[in-house]
Amino acid sequence: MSDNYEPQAEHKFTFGLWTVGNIGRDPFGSPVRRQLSPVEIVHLLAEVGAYGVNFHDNDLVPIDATPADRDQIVADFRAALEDTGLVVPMATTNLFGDPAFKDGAFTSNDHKVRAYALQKTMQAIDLGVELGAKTYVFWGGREGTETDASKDPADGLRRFREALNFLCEYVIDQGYDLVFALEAKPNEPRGDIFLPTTGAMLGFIETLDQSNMVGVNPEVAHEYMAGLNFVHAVAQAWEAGKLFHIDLNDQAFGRYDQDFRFGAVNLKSAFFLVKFLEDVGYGGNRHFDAHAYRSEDYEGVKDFARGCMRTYLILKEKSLQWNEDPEIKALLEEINADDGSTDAFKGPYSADKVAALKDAKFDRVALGARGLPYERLDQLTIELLLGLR
Ligand code: GLT
Ligand code: MN
Ligand code: MN
Repeated sequence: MSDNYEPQAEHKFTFGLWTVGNIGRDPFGSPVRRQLSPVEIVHLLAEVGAYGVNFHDNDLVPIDATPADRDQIVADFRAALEDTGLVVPMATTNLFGDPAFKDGAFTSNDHKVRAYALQKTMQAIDLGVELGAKTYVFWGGREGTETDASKDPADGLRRFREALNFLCEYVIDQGYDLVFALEAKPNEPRGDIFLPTTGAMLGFIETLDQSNMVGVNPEVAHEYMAGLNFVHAVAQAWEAGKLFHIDLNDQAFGRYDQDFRFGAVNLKSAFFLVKFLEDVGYGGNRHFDAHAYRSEDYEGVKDFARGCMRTYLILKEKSLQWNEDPEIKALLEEINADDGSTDAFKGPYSADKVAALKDAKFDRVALGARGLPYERLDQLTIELLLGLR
């Protein structure tokens, strides 16, 4: 396919080793695809036109690798990056797969597990930085409970804070050029995961010692699992200067953690997300944290990966078209019309403004009677998305 929707480096489209490398294992069935090596995954991503590849420590280096194995794996991976031109913009730690983390990593009740989690994360940070990562993601998949008899949630938060404070100092001490991005998810694999939404993460970040180096990595599907509006979560993060990374995928509301191809389910929401990111000029990575249907072979995995990027670029074009559409523009002008009669009340607080505002006369009935043409606006949006404009 060669058209306007070819991915380019400037789009910063990235995939995790665990995404296109997903072998289709689920709680009910065995793998349906052969495990590719990290080198093979890098070549697959290069073939479909991705810009970068991200990884968990153990996606690249198995948890039981010897130091010599590690060096060989890293050398081979680095050679594949050089061959293909792919970069590593983000890295993270697997703090959920090993049985040691069955009751959490940083929030485990067992201090030995918490100490091990810190050690593992420092080693994984070293590995990520060695390969060029500038963003370090924390997804606390096991940081939670099935029963609140097991753990005081306030202790959980205190332990999580202590770990992040420690790791921020570690990064500063090493002189690494690295920021942290916290990723929320409401549940799965735990019954409840602490800090279940992006909004909760944003509140928590402000309690950290080095809050300036910590932002969020919102994931579409995770906010949908909580029944929330993803664009609103992203807007809050952006407005707070905390949108350090983003995980794009899709998901039907109320279902299990589906991690579908970007735009596969909620197309209108995907459109408003792309429009938001492009309108504000988000300059970070666009990471697809998703995987192909279990029905696919590796040709289907490539279709999946190409589809994520292609849909993003089509929606980007649609968002430019939306911004330029004369009828949409006219409606927006009408909606946001301002006759200037309340200009005196704009801006910061002052005693004069208070006095003037208290004296002002408002026609409450007329305010309530004004029709707002949002139906027309939304229908125009739908028709634009359906290719009729
Ligand atoms: C895991 C999870 C993702 C996280 C990854 C980072 S791992 O696949 O479902 O949402 O972003 O740890
Ligand atoms: Mn997910
Ligand atoms: Mn994710």
